[in-house]
Amino acid sequence: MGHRLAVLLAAVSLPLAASAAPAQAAPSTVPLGNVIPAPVEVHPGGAPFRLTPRTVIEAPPAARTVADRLGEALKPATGFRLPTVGRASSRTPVIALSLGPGVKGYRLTSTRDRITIRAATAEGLFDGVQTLRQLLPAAIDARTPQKVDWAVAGGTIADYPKYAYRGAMLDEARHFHTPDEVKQYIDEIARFKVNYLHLHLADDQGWRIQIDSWPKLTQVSGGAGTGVDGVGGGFLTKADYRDLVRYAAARYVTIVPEIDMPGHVNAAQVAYPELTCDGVAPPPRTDTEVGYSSLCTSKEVTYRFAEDVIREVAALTGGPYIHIGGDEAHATAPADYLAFEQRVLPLVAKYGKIAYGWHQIAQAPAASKAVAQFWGTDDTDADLVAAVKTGTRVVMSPANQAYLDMKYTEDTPLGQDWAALIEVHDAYGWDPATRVAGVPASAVIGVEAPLWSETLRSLADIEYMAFPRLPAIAELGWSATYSWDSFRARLGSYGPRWDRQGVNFYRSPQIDWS
Ligand code: TNX
Repeated sequence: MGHRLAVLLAAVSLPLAASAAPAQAAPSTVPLGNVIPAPVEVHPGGAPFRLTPRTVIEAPPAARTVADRLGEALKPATGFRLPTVGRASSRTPVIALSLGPGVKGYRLTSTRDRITIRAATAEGLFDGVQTLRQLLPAAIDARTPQKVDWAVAGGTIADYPKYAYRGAMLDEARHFHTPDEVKQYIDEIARFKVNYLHLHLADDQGWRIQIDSWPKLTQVSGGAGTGVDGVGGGFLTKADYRDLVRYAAARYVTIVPEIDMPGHVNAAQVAYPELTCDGVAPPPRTDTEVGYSSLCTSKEVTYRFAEDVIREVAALTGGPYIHIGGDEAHATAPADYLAFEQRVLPLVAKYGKIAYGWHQIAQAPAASKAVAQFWGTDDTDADLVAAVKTGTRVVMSPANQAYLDMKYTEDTPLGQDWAALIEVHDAYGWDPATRVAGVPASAVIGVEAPLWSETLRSLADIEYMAFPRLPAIAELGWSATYSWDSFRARLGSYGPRWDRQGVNFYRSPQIDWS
């Protein structure tokens, strides 16, 4: 490619650059930039890199785990050894992970014998590694050795996130999903540079996290039959939870625990009737009604309960946020709701964490130091707009665009439709910076794609609803530019990767699946 054309291509938008790339690379290479989420800058050029049986991964000690994980990811399909080394000899083909100051995000350079990923942090290198995986042929996701020319197009990518918070949420309460299923989901979302996983750990049906000071929560409400329609059940022991936190952290995913209060607490009240105002235990419920249960805000025991739970959950949490729910408290009088939030939001700070809740918490002045998760369908919210002026920060999860439990079409066999039918184009078609009038970009820390599991039992169910909409939300959280045509084309070529991984995705008719 002539120099002038290269300069031109670098200056134009991604879809053009991506589709023009094959002209200068071997026909089998993935066009540089054919990555989800779209990288910020893509400059194709030069000879492709080839992964061979002799390739080594070079990494300093601080990047060793990222390097080892890259090797593990590439081994099954290539059958190559891909050892991690401190320094490669100059004649060996190498994927070099390099840590150094001055790089925003990561920078990936692909040349004939060397791919270099440079970043200021190991997290940046991890992000670059996710990009590299998508630049290899789709067969790289196969689980057994494939005979493939493992070429990566030549050129440079400079990339960094738009928002710091790019989340997914999984509802463990309505149907319990095992630690292995959660780990699998973590692997699947981390590919798209999602860096937070919010776990909804308690609701009316069941309580899913061990709390030592209130042991009956899981003994009574965590067992078999506590899922929706009496299907499934279970809970995470503290050991399970710590293991999940570690597993996620190794993939640069931070787990955000949610204990929903003061509503969505029937399971807690079945176990501890003193949490109701009349002291009478309600019957266990496995239907999908919402908004009928409330902690008794006038009883002191309620605040001992809230504090004990927050303290124990904070001790399990590596990240900065504890989510305390606050949605659909229809059975709590408005004044009681405010009084409750005024006392409970500061408890999160008392245990060293930042309070996070559904956007209704914005009604409480104490939410000025909190993060509010917008899950509305309207284009503004007076309480949220007022709260933002006092310092509240916002995660955007508009239910009619970001909710992964909404059906794609009327015919989707799983999911609900109370907020909207959400096809891929709808999931991609909004801007977190302008979604809520009066909530400026400066107040938005990012996006999250929640997945409520009333209708979802298995990992296959989860995958079907999450993919391909989760990558759409991930791209809104990461990418500097917005282009449906480009996203649509990149998504179409991602299908074979999910096929190889065995991921059960929805083949939206809006996408040309290759
Ligand atoms: C509303 S969204 C809820 C959840 C349900 C969900 C189902 C939100 C904060 N609360 O309790 O699971 O709808 O889509």
